[in-house]
Amino acid sequence: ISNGLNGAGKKCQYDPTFTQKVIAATGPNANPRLAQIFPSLVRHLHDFAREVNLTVGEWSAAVDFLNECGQMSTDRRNETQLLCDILGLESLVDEITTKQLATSTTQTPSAILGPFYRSDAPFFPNGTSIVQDLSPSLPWYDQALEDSAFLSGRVLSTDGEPIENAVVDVWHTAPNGLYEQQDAEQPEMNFRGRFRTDQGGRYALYALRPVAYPIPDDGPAGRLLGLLDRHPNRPGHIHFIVSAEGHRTLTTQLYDSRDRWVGNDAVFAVKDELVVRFEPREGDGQARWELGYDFVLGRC
Ligand code: MBD
Ligand code: FE
Repeated sequence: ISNGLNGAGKKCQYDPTFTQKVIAATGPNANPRLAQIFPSLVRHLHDFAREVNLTVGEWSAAVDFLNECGQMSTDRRNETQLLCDILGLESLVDEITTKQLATSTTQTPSAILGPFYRSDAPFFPNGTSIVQDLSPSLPWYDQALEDSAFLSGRVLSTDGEPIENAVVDVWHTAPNGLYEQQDAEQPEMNFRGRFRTDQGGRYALYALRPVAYPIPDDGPAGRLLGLLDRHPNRPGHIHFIVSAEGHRTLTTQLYDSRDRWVGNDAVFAVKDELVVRFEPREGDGQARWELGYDFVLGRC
């Protein structure tokens, strides 16, 4: 088998020339980028199947698994993206893309978007809160008071210039670890907002110090984690997309340094420069914690 011959001495599917045949089937009018990457994809895929002796039963289970991932659940969760996350693929392509586009080493590192972004969060004035509904009847009301946090800082160019009119798009979970679209108890767009920087490039908002939480593990991605004997936890994080004219849009996350999962993220997205320390805030009835963080954008 290892020499590509079966018992009868004929070439079989184990033979790398079979892979060549599949690659060579690509026509001259193929999409150029696809024509560039498809041979590698087929080679790695075939080599993988040969290396592990993949059976029809296993392949068929994988097809079912991918189809299940592709079914959108009621909370608009994207399980195919979640699958990529637990495989480390979203973090890997983020790193590859950022490396290719980086114009300076001083720009803030990126982190993955994740499956819970909504592109149409409301705009709020600086100094206001993304905590929309804080009624004492909420099961996590006390926790929300305890975690109340003031976030502020500047958006800068890599040369240190403050950027006016940059948009800081921010989102995080409730203290129960659920994003608004996962949780029927939360109002639409809770813990989401967009802020515009002032002339000094400054942004400021009230939010919550984020809690650690397990990524959804009641679907196929969670089943895979279970089969791999892996935990589903992410360290507490706040997501940001920071954009400004003439600059590269930055998608990133900030992590609480005191979180127990900060060194062991289920989706491998933590970077040292994005780990921050919330400090106690004095004399502000609206927030127990504060965090100052400047975002540095590369020019394009
Ligand atoms: C999340 O909240 C998240 O940010 C990522 C990257 C993956 C799963 C859940
Ligand atoms: Fe997240």
